[in-house]
Amino acid sequence: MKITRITITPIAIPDVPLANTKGVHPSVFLRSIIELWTDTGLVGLGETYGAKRTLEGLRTVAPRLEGLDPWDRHDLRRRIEAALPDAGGVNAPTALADHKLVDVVYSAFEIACLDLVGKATGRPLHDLLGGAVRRTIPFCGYLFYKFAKRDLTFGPDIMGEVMTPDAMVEQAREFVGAYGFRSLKLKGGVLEPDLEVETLLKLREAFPDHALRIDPMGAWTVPTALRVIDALGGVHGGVLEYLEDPCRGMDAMAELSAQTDMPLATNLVVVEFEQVIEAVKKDAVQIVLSDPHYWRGATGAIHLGEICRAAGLGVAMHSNSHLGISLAAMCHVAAATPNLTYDCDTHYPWSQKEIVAGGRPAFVDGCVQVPEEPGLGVELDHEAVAELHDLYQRAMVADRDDTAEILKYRPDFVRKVPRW
Ligand code: GKR
Ligand code: MG
Repeated sequence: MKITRITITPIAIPDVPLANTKGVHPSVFLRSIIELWTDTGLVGLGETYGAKRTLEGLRTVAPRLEGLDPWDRHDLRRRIEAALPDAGGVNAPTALADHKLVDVVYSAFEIACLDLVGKATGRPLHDLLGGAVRRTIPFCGYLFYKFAKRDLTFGPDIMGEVMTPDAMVEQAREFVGAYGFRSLKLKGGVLEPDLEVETLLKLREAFPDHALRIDPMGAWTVPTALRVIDALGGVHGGVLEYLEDPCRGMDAMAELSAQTDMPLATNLVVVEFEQVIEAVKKDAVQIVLSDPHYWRGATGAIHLGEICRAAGLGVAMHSNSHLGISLAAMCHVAAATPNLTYDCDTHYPWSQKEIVAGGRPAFVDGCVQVPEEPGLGVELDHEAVAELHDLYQRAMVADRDDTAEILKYRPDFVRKVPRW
C-alpha cells in the first residue's frame, strides 16, 4: 500500500468566548482535516490544529509523502524532518507553551497512517497500539468562565456570560445534565483566586461525588497556590483530585511541589519527552497530560504512558477545541494506555459542528464508546467539511490569539502570567 495523494483542508468551527488566563477564544476555532489517499483505494483520516504554522507545515510536508508506505513510521519521520529543517514551534507568541512543528505534523500524519493500516487489516486503531484495556472512555466536563458572545456572525453563543461562582455551578449543571459527566475541570486563572476557590467550593456542594480539578495555566505564584490548596481543604478530604499548572515554569512547579502533597499535573511544562526527565529529576509534577496531537502521535502518547509508569507519574489527557476525528483518536489512545486513570479532558461540548458521518457521538454517563470498526472507526461527512471550509475562507481568521481577542471585551486587559 502506497500513499498517492494528500489532501489538507483547513476548516473553521464557530466558537464562543471561553476565557483563560491569557485571554479568550476567538469567534471560530481552526482545524486541519487530513486525507491520505492510497493506491489500494483506502483513505486515511486525521485532524489537527488549523492555525497558520501548523497548516503551512502540513502543506510543506504533504507532497513529500507521495509513495510512502503507511506502515513505515520511521520513513514518515525522516520525510517530515527533511521537509521541515530548523522548524520551530506552532503556537502564537502569546501562548503559554509551544509544541514543535515536526512533532505536531508527525502526529497528524501518523494517525492518518494508522487509520490506513487499521482499515487495511480490518483492525481498530487501538489494536495497533497494544489493544484496549477499557471499552468506554470517561471524560470530564470542561468548565470555562466566559463572556456573552457579541458578534454572532459565524455562530450562536452557548450559555451567555458565566463570570461568577453561581453562574459556573449552573454551567456545570447543564453539562452534567446533558452529558452525564462524573468529574469536572475548571479552567482557572481568570477571576481572583478567592472567587475561583468559592467556585470550587460551590461546585463541591452541588456535586458532592464528582472529582474536581482546576487549571489556572500558570496564573498563580507559589504562595498563592499554597493558599488556594489550603483554602480547598488540602490533599486528604479536600476538594481537588489534582491541581493542573498552578504556577508558570518547571522551576516554580518544583518549588510548589516541594511544599505540598497535592498532586500537580501539567500540559505546559512537560510537552516533550526530554522534559519528562527534567520533571522527574526536579520532582516538579506528579501527573503528565498526554495528547496524540503533539506527543508524537498515537504511538508517542502510548510511549509517554509507559515512561510515566516507569517514573511513577500519573497520566491524564489534554484537549484543545476539536471535532470527531480527534475525539476518536483520543478514545483509541485512552483505551490503549493502561495507566491513564483520570477522566480525559475534552472541549467537545463547546464544539457546535461535526464533520464525521453520523453526526455527534453519544456521551453516556460522561463516557464515549471506543470505536471498534477498522482504523479510527470514523468516516468524513464531506458536505460538513465543505461547509466549514467555506466558513474558514469567510472568517479570515488564520491564527489563534486569545490575548488579541480579549481586547474586544476588556480593552484594558494586560497579559500577565503569573497574575496573582
Ligand atoms: O481552550 O482555552 C483553552 C485551554 O486553555 C486550552 O488552550 C489548553 O490547551 O485546555 C488546555 C489546557 O488544559 O491547558
Ligand atoms: Mg492545562
